[in-house]
Amino acid sequence: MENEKIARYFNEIADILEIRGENPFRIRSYRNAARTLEDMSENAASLVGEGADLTKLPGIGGSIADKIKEIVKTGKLTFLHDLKKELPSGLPELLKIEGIGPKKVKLFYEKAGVSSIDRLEKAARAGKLHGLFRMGEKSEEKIIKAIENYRKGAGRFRLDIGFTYARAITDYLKPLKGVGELISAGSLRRRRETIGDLDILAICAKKSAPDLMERFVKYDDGEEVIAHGSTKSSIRLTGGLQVDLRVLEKKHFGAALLYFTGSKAHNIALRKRAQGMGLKVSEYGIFRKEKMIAGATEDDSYRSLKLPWIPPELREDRGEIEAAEKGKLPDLIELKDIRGDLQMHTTASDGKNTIEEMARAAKKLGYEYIAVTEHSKAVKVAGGLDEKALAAHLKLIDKANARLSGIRVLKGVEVDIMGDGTLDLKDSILKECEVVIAAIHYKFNLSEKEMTKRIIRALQNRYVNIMGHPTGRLVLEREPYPVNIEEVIKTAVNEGVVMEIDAHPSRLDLNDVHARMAKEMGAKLSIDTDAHAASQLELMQYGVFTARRAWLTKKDVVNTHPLKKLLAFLNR
Ligand code: DGT
Ligand code: CA
Ligand code: CA
Ligand code: ZN
Repeated sequence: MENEKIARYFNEIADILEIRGENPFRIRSYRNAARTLEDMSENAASLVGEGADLTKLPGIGGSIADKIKEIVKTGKLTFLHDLKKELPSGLPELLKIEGIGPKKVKLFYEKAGVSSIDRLEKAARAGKLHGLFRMGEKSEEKIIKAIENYRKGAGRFRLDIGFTYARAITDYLKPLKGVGELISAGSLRRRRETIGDLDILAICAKKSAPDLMERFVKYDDGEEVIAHGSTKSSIRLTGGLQVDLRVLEKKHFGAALLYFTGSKAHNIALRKRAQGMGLKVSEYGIFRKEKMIAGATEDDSYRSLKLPWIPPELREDRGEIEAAEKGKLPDLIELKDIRGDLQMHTTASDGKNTIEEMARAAKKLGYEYIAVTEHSKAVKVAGGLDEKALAAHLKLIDKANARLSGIRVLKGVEVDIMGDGTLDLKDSILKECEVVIAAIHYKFNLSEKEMTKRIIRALQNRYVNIMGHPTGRLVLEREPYPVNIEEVIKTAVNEGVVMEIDAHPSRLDLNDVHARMAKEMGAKLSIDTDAHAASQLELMQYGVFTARRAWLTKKDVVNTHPLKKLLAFLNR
């Protein structure tokens, strides 16, 4: 994790220099160095330890190399520390508000005394930003909305980031003698799309517990020790994420796992049920009077409440306890049920790998098929294809298929939905594609009514198979565009269009609630990675997590079909 920490310091420096309006060249050199550190596979700390010449790395000069050494050796950077002292501490955080860049931060600060998010909100509400950057009421409203969104997500982290941290920490703790099971409970175990903190539970021999806690609070990516006890400790990582570690005895582990997996709402519902049965539930066990009747495993804990084990993804008090009671829990889809991936990009638009490279990687995952779905011409920044280029590209897919064995590449496209609901490519070429995904990448600022009409019109095109990332949101970054999703799903059902769960952890839309709504309304779904590189095909698991949170079974998801059945379905 060391590299990421150094990269973060350099990005912070660049942010501050940018707010101060300094030489763009200098700013870029810090950003480039940060990128190098994020992308490289060697650990910078080990290179420093070996006395390697860091200036051989791309984008790293003498002064930056010295800074890397300082961070590795001391964990701190005086230069950044001093820079920070010269500016109000709330300024860099302003950059996290959607639509606010360094130039605006500088101007707001100099002309309106805005030095923090609270102050920015006050200034916007009081109309004090009028005239700056030709700002009017509308832009001020936008800022207020963006601040509200930021606050909603503040302090939360994307699930994939949580996974990376959780794995690193458990790998670090596991080798210690006396440590048994190590599990991340909480929202991570429920596979929520964002997590607030990590809740790690450990089974550990009593005499090893102090060593475990000692090792934990010394974790080298830790920035602050919040609590250091014999059964519970908490640290804050340099990236801001809090991690709680609890040590438990084996006989209480199930009850603790149940309790700390949550959700809180699920726990409360369970407790109520227990009360009705004359039982008490705590993080230590299930009790009748003073006697513990269950709690070593989750299984026996649920059983004592006359329930089957409930998968963590369902534990949100959204009807799972009633369903469990009636023996009607869904048989949730699993990663191994997936037989192919229906959205991905190659070097023909903005992807990093060729058709064949993607196909071979997919075959390694055990898939029977993939669809290669390049962007259409409206997406200029991604090198989208026009009719002619797509026709040529489809021929390349044929050629790739002739060379490949054991996997079939479907001819696809991700065609843009234009502002008026027409499609970016002519029917004559869409007809040649086996998988047509329709999606929106521009003009998010329509009213809900216009947006809904626009999408419905697109789905009525007879060649469209899939509605791609149907709400356009980016997790913790961008709100969904306004749309009546129920109307869209209704149309999808009528037109035989599949609603997508985009598995990329920054998208994950349809989200869990909408995907469940789609299922209940009779829609079919697909789970696709939208991979822009072969390695990203492995993001499929995040889409499956969302599908499970949406109560989906194998039957609900079309890319669990064998190839023949899928083709018959697409050929409606
Ligand atoms: P997060 O961290 O905000 O993403 O969400 P969680 O669900 O991980 O919540 P967290 O870390 O505050 O607590 C972990 C679990 O502990 C939570 O899912 C349920 C349990 N828990 C925490 N506070 C309470 C409480 O006041 N009552 C009950 N019944 N359970 C609680
Ligand atoms: Ca948590
Ligand atoms: Ca917690
Ligand atoms: Zn897209």
